[in-house]
Amino acid sequence: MDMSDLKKGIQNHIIELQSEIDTIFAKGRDSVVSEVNIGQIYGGMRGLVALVCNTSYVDPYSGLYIGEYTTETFSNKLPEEIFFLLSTGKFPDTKSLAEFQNELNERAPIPEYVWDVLRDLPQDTHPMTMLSLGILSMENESVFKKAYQKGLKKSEYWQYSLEDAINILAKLPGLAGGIYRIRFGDGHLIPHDSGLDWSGNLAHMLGVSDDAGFADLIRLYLVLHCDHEGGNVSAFTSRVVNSALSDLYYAVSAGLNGLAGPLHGLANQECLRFILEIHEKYGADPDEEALRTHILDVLNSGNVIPGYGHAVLRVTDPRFIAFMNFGETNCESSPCFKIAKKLFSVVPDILMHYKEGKVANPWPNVDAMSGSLLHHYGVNEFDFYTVLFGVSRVMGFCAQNILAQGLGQPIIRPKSVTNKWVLERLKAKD
Ligand code: CMX
Repeated sequence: MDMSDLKKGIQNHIIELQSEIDTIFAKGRDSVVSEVNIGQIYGGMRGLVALVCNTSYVDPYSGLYIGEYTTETFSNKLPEEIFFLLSTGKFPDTKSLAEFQNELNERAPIPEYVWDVLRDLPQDTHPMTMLSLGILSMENESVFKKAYQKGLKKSEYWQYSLEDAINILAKLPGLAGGIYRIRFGDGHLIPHDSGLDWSGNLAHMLGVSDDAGFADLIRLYLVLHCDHEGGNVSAFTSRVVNSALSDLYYAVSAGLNGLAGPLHGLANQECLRFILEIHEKYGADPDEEALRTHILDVLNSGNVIPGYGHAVLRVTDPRFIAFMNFGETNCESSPCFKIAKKLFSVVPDILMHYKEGKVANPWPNVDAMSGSLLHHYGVNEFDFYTVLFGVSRVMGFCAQNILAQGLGQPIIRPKSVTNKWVLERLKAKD
């Protein structure tokens, strides 16, 4: 069979990236790019340059880039185009896009046993557990694992992982749609429609709204959450797991488990909960003073303000702005959207002065706006929001792992030390 354009594109990209690495190594393999201080090893390695990720880059002051494209310039694309960009470094032409979309359509059917597994879970199981488990339950289908067991050259790993990636991605709209129907609907699954694209199918299989605005929101949602460089909890987890040559089913499931934490992907469900609480307490149009008091109460009780702050960003997240622009056009009158906008005008100023300026970034991240838009179209079950985030983020996990394998990257194994080791080291300095 001929190589697909996606596969050819990845192969070429690996050659380009390898040549860049050869130049880097020739210029100075031993050059120091980052120093590590004690605060960093105890502080979540914040600011430590210790990884390379060629799918995307987060600039603290201008946000997410995929290749040279800023968030603003890629936010009108389809998720399939974004996966192509993440993994090949280029957008597909019309023919390559159609070819990839056909492949996704052909591989969309989900094995029946997945539904048996998901339907057997307790009714209050979190949808993120269902998504992670749904993918893990298909691990036996891994093309990489079967080929590896027969014997595989290291240079061929990525090609088999690409097969796994396309199989997983193809099934995600159906899997997420099915989880929504089982967990929050009547359990009846809506069939895949091969006339629709990847995000269109997800919008369709949720069965929430036929509004064209909803399908466009799901498209935007799946584009904006696709990747956020290599060091965030979920991407890093997925990469570490895959670096042990655990296949992509294991690696994707592991990454999703990290995404399910409230300081990471789960923050978007917490944001809507927060907005609904405000709505219930103060009505649809709270005055700013009441909001200020509410936020101070939340902070004083030891909680974080969901949707605000970021480990890398130091400005308003451009993904937040893309969602806000969508809201201005499509959901202007929605109470949740109005409250989310009002929070934007109140929270940063409070966080700037909170804990003597300790909050590194008082500005909103992507999660501060997305939930209010979903709510506007009738996705009211905020436990589900991180699943949508996850469907999108799997593109990043897959692209990062495929490229890392293509570049022959080794198992990840940084060195850890003990308090005693650190104390000895300090003593030696005295
Ligand atoms: N509300 C209240 N306090 C906050 C805060 C917020 N939104 N953001 C940061 N802080 C506090 C931290 O809790 C920390 O306090 P302590 O030292 O007392 O523990 C202090 O400010 C310094 O933290 P930081 O350096 O600014 O932030 P971190 O890099 O440690 O953490 C993040 C980043 C995102 C976990 C944090 O800002 C946060 O908890 N935000 C709310 C949750 C959220 O929106 N998460 C989604 C992030 C996007 C994603 O990854 O998906």
